[in-house]
Amino acid sequence: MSILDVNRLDLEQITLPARNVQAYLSAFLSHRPLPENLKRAVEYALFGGGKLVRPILVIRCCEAVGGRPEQALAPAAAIELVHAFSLAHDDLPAMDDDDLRRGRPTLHKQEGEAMAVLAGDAMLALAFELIATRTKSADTALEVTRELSIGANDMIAGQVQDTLPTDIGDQNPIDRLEEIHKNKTGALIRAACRMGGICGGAAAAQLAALTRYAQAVGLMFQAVDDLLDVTATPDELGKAVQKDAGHGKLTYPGVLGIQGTREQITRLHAQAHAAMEDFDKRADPLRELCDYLAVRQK
Ligand code: GRG
Repeated sequence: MSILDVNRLDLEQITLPARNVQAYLSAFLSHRPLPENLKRAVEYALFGGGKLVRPILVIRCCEAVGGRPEQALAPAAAIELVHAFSLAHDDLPAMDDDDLRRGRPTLHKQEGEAMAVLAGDAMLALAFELIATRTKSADTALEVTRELSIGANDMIAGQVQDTLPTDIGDQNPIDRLEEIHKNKTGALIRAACRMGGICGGAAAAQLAALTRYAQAVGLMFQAVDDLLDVTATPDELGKAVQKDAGHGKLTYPGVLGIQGTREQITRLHAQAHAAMEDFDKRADPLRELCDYLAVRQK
């Protein structure tokens, strides 16, 4: 499939905010007294070659509504902390039991299981500390905290629905799949876009449009993830592949087939673009990020 030619996308440009977010996180941690081994574990989880999609979304959504990137740096860093927490815990033996992530040992393989649990706990709490201590306006801090806490809790609910299901009933598989991933993968993406919009001073209609964009991108992100899981190699992805279907989990290719998944990605990609119709060229980075996420290879 090729919705677009990945080579024509200027990845450097699209991901420009990522470096600022990493520098910001690094400075925050260097000033935060923590036991040396805990800090090492947190840094390992945070700086391991992740794509920083969620912080990039925060900053690009802030810019799309006319804000400056600096206004969104603390929330952008905070959401990467929450994301890193979720991956560290997801990899634990009690959950997905993965040895490899981003081409390196997972956090518990590197630092031990107890430390991976504690570093995950710390990253979740540090995210909210960062927002509370680094946001100038109390109103913005409150709104951003609301978005991030709802996003984190919906993500956890999605993980429970996916891995410890109890209430399946007679829901059809595609509805079930979408409900799980609206939460598990989509909730943080939605929080990222809304936090960015809030930091940039979005009007209600703009925030609603960013939410529609996020909903489409969130499901598309998961559909691409599921597709890569069955079409890419462990070397390409830096992690084990084809585990989900093996564990009986619902996946897009499992429900729709590979071709059906590609068509679904095309539909969601179009929905995300449609949501941005009323935005001017300041939303171009969001449009291009959506293009990249549709054709990403890792
Ligand atoms: C353990 C509370 C808890 C939640 C886990 C996010 C999650 C919920 C589990 C991760 C499992 C997974 C593969 C989800 C699919 C989508 C996803 C979040 C992929 C990883 O995100 P990327 O591709 O990762 O943005 P990088 O490495 O780029 O940061």
